[in-house]
Formats: sequence, C-alpha cells, structure tokens
Amino acid sequence: MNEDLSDESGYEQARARQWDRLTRRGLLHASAGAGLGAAFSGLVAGPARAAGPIVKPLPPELFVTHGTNAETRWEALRGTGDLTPADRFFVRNHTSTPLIDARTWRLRLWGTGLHGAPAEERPVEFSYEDLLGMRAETLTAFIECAGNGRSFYTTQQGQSVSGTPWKLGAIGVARWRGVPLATVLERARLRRNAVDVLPRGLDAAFVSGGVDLGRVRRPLPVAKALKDVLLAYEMNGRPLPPDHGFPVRLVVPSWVGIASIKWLGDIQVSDVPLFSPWNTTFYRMYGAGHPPEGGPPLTRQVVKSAFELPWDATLAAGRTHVLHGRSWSGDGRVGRVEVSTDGGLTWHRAAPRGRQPARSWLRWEFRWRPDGPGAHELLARATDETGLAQPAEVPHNTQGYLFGAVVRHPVTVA
Ligand SMILES: Nc1nc2c(c(=O)[nH]1)N[C@H]1C(S)=C(S)[C@@H](COP(=O)(O)O)O[C@H]1N2
Ligand SMILES: [Mo]
Repeated sequence: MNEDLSDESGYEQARARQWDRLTRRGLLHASAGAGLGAAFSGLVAGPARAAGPIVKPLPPELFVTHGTNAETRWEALRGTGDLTPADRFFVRNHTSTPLIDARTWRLRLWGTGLHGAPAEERPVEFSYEDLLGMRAETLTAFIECAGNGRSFYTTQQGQSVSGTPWKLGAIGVARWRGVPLATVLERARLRRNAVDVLPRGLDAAFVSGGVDLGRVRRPLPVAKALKDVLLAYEMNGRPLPPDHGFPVRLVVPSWVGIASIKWLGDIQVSDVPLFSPWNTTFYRMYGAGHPPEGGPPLTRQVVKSAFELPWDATLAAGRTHVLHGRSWSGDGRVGRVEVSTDGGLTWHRAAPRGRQPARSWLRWEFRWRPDGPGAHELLARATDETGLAQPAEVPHNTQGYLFGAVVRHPVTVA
C-alpha cells in the first residue's frame, strides 16, 4: 500500500474505501467483536480491580467528576507550566482503572501482519523489563478526549448530544517516555503488507446499552503507528500512575484521546483493515450533514482555547487583572490568540508566554480592567500555524465530538 496513511486526509479516504469494501462484503461482523480477539483474551492474565473507577484522589478543587471520569478544573492549571502534574491530569475511564503487576505483565503482538506469528496462539511477547531495556525516547504531547467541550453543543448551541458532558478540562500535557511503537513492531517482525494495528487495554470489557463490546481497542493505521507513536511507561519523569495506564500505554500525539490506549495488553497487527466499535460506532460523526454510516474515523484534535479561571469566576471591578489561558491544536503550533471581553464585538491579541512545544499548548496572558460590576463573558479564539481558526459555531454531531467553537466563559465583576 503506497498511500501515506499518516496523512490525515489520505488516511480518511483510504479508510472510507476500506470501510465500504468490508461492509459490502459483510465481513464487518466477523472481525468486529467476538472472533479472534475474544479467543485471545483468554490468554491475558486478569488484573486486579481497584476499589473505585479511579485510584488517585480527586479533590473537588482540582476535579469535577462525571461517572467513571474526572475533568481537570482549569483554575487548577494556574501556576503550572507546560506540563500538567499527574495529580490534576484528567481521567477518562470506560470502566475502572485496573491494578496490574508489572512483573507478570506481558505485551503480546500477534496477527497476520507479522512474520512468523500468523496466529494468536503464537504471540511475540515483551516484558516490562524488555521494554525498559530498549532505547527510550521522550515526547511532550497533549492527550485530549475527542469529547472535550461537548457540553457546549448544548449550552451554547442548544443541541442535544450523548456522552460525558465535559467542559474544557478533558485535556492534559505530559512528558511521556518510552519505546517507539515502531521499534517494537520491527522486533516483532512487521510484514510489509501490514495495514492496521489494534492495541487493546487490560481494563474490563465495556458494556454499552446492555451490549458487551469487549475490551477497549481502536485500530490505528500502520503508517501512523510507525511515525510518532510511543509505548509510554513514564509520565512527567515517574512511572505511569495506575489511572493513566500503568505499566504501559500508547501515546498517539495529536489524535483523539481514545487512540492512546491505556493498560496495554496486546496489539493485533493485521494485513487487512481492522474494526472495533471505537472506530465504527464511536469516534465518527453522525447526524444531519454526515453520511448515514458516519463520517470518517476521527483522527486529529481541533483548535481550542481556555481561560485558567473557575467556571463563573468573580473578578474585582476597577482594577487590572492578568487573565491567563492556553490554546492548542492537533494540526500544529498555535499562531495567534485573540481575546474579547465584550461578547465578541472587539478582539485584541493575547501575549504568548514562552515558546510552545510542538504537540503541546501555547500559554498566553491578557490584561483586562473591567469597569463596571455585572455579568460578562470572556472569549478566546486561536488560529493555528496552518491557518485553522476557531469559529463562532460548529456543525452538530450526535455524539458531540470535536467542539472547536469559541467558548463563552462567564465572569462576574463585583
Ligand atoms: N484501555 C483503555 N484505554 C483508554 C481508555 C479506556 O477507557 N481504556 N480511554 C481512552 C480515552 S477516551 C481517552 S480520552 C484517554 C484518556 O487518557 P487519561 O485517562 O490518561 O487522561 O485514554 C484512552 N485510552
Ligand atoms: Mo476520550
């Protein structure tokens, strides 16, 4: 296959064609759920379950919880640098954080995309120590949920969407260290005709609407897997915390958070396209304006901005405040940030604070002296280096993914 599948539009076009072919041939069902994957999961030692869905403390001044998930409060990022400390990094769990023993843990690679390991019964195995012994790389990158900002489809656009009603706190930036997925694929003797890898977590199977969808897993094109994906075992200089994927997680820079599978147990490598509910039912756009079978699988995150302020902040009238915020994009660095304090009538440039690491966020500040007391809305909009800017409104999709419109942040001047 000579298409550049690390390129977003190329990937999406290729996927759309593969999708058509497979659904027409009726193969989807056979490869989607049960089949090989279920048979193989019998080989995976069952990890212990934590008491609650999330292991780390979730003090209310740092997090808002939504079921099995925890959202970072933006005011809790005030005073932090580019890296989000692990104690305030958001958690998105489909079920519960599993507690895994790194001494018995193995990463297993299997499938038709590997030489010599055609069947799932003969996986290529790596222990935690094997990975620690390989040449490591570090990468500073954000992980952001595709649903970050979802609640604003409803509160700003009056639209109904399903899923966790995040504000803007389903993002964090960390310095990840680990082994390039490319290194491990090479050691497992990747075949030239491999097209997809399907990493799968060791957390419990996800049940949605009474249907057991199996363990969390989402296919990734081999070209992306070989480009910049990390098998990470460290976050900000420490071993991964349990909630963020200990012992090893994938970090897929700039792509929707679901791609960065936590608590990695096995990776299927295939010479035919792979499917799971996480690239068919979820993480595609459905609804008016989208194809009935859904848009292409989501890949890159969109441009967004947020203020490091409580939601409904109170600021004193008649004095100058330095407002802090951050902007980011899945397409490259942020080029420009503008702020409006009058509901979007006039816009003024925010001042960057330092240089933005690639695949991370730009921190910025803006001086504002509110004159009279009352309710205000603060708006920030960013344009990335490719020229993509945040619009005033975004088209709806039923699952509320990729809300990239300018968010109106309520502030009370007192
Ligand atoms: N195994 C597994 N991996 C997973 C998930 C999960 O529930 N199980 N959630 C995904 C989603 S939707 C997101 S947004 C990110 C969140 O990573 P974090 O919890 O470390 O912030 O992990 C992804 N990887
Ligand atoms: Mo997510």
